[in-house]
Amino acid sequence: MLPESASSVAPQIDHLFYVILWITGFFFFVVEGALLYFVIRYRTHPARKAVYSHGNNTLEIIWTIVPAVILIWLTFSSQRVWARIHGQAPKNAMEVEVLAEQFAWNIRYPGPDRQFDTPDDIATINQMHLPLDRPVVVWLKSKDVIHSFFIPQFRIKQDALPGRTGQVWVKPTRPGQYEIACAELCGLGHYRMRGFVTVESQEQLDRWLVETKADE
Ligand SMILES: [Cu+2]
Repeated sequence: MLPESASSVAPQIDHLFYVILWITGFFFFVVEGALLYFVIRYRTHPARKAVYSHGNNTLEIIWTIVPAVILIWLTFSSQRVWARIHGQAPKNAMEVEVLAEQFAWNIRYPGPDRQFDTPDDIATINQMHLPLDRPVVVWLKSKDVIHSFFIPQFRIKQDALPGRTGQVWVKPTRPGQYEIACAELCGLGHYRMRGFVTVESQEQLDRWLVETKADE
């Protein structure tokens, strides 16, 4: 049902997604089934008289505690995944800057000196290449309005806000080319705000960086 997964956090996010889907799906059918049953079972009838019921304390305690326990458990499970994506990236991580603007993704690599804002920076538009099986820190910025950096196969979706630098880290685990979509209605050209991420070996990536720098 979900697109193929291509990052290290994807299995955890998919697992949570399916757990939540099963829980909500189960209760949906229980609640709607009971509703339908009561509507038919207690429909109006000349011989039937309405009765006053004050409710049932035991039942009320159960249906308060059970959802509370499930929600608290889900909160902690989600928090673990959230902390992993937004927390400290591993030491060997590669850095990339993504500057969103109406209507493109400006991608920048720090170059051999590993420092941004120096002459050896490598810049591209809508084309991002990432190394396979190596963590990548994405520094997320926006030039104008709120955009949302979305790579479905990585299960990464993060807003890019003007005046703030966001951080996400991800480890691509499957070679291939995936779409970078803007998931925020950011203006008239929103529909064509589209980029591509190519996941390849470190050698291929290094070669691509050299070629891209030469084309600048
Ligand atoms: Cu956008």
